[in-house]
Amino acid sequence: MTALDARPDAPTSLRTRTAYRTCPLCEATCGLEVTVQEDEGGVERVVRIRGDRDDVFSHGFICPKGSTLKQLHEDPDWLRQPLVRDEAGELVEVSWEEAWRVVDERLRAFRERHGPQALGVYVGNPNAHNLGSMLYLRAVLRSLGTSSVFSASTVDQRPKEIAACLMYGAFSGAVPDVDRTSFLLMLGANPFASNGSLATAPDWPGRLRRLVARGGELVVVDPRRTETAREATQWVPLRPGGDAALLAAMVNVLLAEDLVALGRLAPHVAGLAEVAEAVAPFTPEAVAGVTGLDPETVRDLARRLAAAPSAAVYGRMGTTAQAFGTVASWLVDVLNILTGNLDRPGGAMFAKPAVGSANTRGTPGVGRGVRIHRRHTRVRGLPESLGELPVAALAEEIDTPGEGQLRGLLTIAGNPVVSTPNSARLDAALEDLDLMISVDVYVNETTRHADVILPVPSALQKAHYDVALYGLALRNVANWSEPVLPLEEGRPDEWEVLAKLALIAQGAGPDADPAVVDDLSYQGLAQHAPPEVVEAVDATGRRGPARLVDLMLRTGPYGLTLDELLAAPHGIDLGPLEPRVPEILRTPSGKIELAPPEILADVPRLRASLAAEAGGELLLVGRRDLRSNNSWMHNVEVLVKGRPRCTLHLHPDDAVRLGVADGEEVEVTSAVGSLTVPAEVTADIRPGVVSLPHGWGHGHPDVRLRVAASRPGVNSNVLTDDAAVDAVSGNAVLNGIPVRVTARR
Ligand SMILES: Nc1nc2c(c(=O)[nH]1)N[C@H]1C(S)=C(S)[C@@H](COP(=O)(O)OP(=O)(O)OC[C@H]3O[C@@H](n4cnc5c(=O)[nH]c(N)nc54)[C@H](O)[C@@H]3O)O[C@H]1N2
Ligand SMILES: Nc1nc2c(c(=O)[nH]1)N[C@H]1C(S)=C(S)[C@@H](COP(=O)(O)OP(=O)(O)OC[C@H]3O[C@@H](n4cnc5c(=O)[nH]c(N)nc54)[C@H](O)[C@@H]3O)O[C@H]1N2
Ligand code: SF4
Ligand SMILES: [Mo]
Repeated sequence: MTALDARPDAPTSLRTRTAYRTCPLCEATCGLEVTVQEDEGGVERVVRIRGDRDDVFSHGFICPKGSTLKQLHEDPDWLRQPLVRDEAGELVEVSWEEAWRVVDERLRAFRERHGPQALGVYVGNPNAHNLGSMLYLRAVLRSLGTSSVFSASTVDQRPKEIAACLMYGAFSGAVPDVDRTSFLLMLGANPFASNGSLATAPDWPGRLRRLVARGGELVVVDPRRTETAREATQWVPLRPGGDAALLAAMVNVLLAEDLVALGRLAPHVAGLAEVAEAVAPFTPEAVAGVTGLDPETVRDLARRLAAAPSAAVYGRMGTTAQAFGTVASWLVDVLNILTGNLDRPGGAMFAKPAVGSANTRGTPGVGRGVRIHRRHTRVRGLPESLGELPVAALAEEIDTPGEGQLRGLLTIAGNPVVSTPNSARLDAALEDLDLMISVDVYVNETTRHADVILPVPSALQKAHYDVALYGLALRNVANWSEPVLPLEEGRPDEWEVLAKLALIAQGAGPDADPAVVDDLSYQGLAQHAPPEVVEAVDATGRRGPARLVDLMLRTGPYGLTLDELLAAPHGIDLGPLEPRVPEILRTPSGKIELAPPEILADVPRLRASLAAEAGGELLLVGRRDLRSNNSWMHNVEVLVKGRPRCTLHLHPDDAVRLGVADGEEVEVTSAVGSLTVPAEVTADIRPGVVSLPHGWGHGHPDVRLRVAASRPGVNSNVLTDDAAVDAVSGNAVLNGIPVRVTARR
């Protein structure tokens, strides 16, 4: 008997159970073990969350955020009832019936007055992690009939998606085979903080440490000496925005020194001559100014990459959210291909997800390819890609009068006022909308402008399957999570909220049954499935996401069933990645297009940038912290307590020059805005570069985030410029922002 059991008031027989759930907070997909206990009133509560040691992918790994699914679930500020703006302008709680009635009425009136195209949609990051959105968001967008769709993808990875789509014909993200590689060249990523991105795997720190421990090399190219760079075998302190030029120079060296070795891929590659011509001007000497790197460093990197027994080049946020994001992303894969490392163990490989993906469907080896730039934004002419418009144009599309002006906005799991460039402008623009609806869980910087907020349950009350992320995994796995806790009576699941919105947008009225959209979605998929598979799924009697996923699994490349996943609560391991070229290709030529014209067209701009004189300004870059998650987890006390994290990192040389002491408040000014923030002097940053994390700035009185408001921090996107975009993708430039820093004395 333990001391605890001996306590006289210890309840004698509290029923506990254990549930398993994949963490949906970042891309790592860690398995969680959740202990649930029934209190004396019979109400179940989560008493503990820890890493699931038996999870086939994470083996017990968890970061400090994973266990906070409990705090999020219990957060008093997490909305449990819809909010509607009343006549006094206050957001007040209403019943679901009332909320749907208002949505129906307002949306109908809005579209009669302005037409469907006047409604913009902004889709935020959590949608990629939410099963409900992965499966039903499309129905909402289609029903709304607007082409003004924006998302967090254009403040993030759009360049990489475009490069992959054009090169392989469908979105196929090559991921570094970290567990088997002997040389990892990582640019603009900090997985010790982010846990990896567009390369799904739990425990990046462990994987990278094992790479170094087995004698492999980890080279980190980053203007900051990040947590990752500190554990690397080499830190390359690149000047912000210099990636495309650096990578072009590396390709130049490979060609000049006859180090190209396509290997097995040789018969599958087209366009090498065009690449050679494009990179010819980019000698290591020519790029020295913009990269801030010694030409010998660049040559040495190229030679070591070519000589390594296996190697992978991997670029993330720092290479995509910058002025030459698409060219940089393209060159990452060009380097993998030219060194024979694409699609081989230890190189950069392609996952094969159990639910299928664009590169498992259709005819293997050939396809229609992907077309981009099919239309452009009204005001600035920024290009469409993958059915969306660049979010850097959202504010101007709202605040610029004229035919086609956006007059309303639907946000789904997004906080663009904090996450997108020139925040102050968007904040002001949202104030002027005729209608704003948000599917969200908090009243935050964005949703405070909404007329209606439709909340969704917490992760613990939703089923889960990583439809998107397993397509980018470092190992093929499949894992289904049942909801850990039941939904309260009368509360709709996230997928039902989306399905209902879709129906209302179709004109079916506020009483329409979400099951209709579910059935239509299912029938849409079933059309392409063998009849016996459809019969088998029908026979399960399942509805909702479970039915769709069951069908997708059965028609996927492993022919799994949902029952098999239900019987495997720690997931099913489908093995290490295997070579997939040419089967994954969906280009009309059936080849890897090494030289897509849309991307080559931007190389002259890169070349012109080499000659540009560096101004005297400091360059601002971002950073992430393990305990933050973009803008929305600062209301969790255990994650925000301790030393303030929203500080401006500044090199000691710059601090001396500017007369700034550590901890002192400084004013930071860019072309579009200005803010005041404490300076943190650190040698872990390149001189001339300053860094501020994004996702903060929770101080507005209308924001209902009690914990976050107590440590509001500042919004770094007040400084980023909506005018600055990558030309090919229209992706916002969030790194390398020229700023002035002055001591506030
Ligand atoms: N300066 C700078 N800016 C950046 C970045 C940077 O590195 N530097 N990073 C960019 C990147 S990579 C991204 S992805 C974007 C993120 O941009 P956003 O997606 O706009 O922002 P998030 O902070 O992820 O906001 C998520 C929103 O969803 C809500 N939410 C959370 N969980 C759920 C849920 O389960 N369902 C629903 N319906 N809502 C939910 C939250 O309350 C919040 O409003 O920010 C970008 N902005
Ligand atoms: N803890 C935590 N985890 C997260 C998130 C979070 O907010 N917090 N967000 C999630 C999301 S939405 C995403 S997209 C991923 C992103 O995951 P990562 O891509 O790993 O993102 P970051 O940690 O921001 O790392 C980007 C790095 O790029 C560097 N950098 C800035 N400018 C440049 C440049 O011009 N060139 C180069 N080479 N480097 C540059 C920055 O110093 C920074 O270290 O993380 C995900 N995981
Ligand atoms: S790394 Fe942390 S936030 Fe990401 S999935 Fe794992 S536990 Fe969740
Ligand atoms: Mo992101």
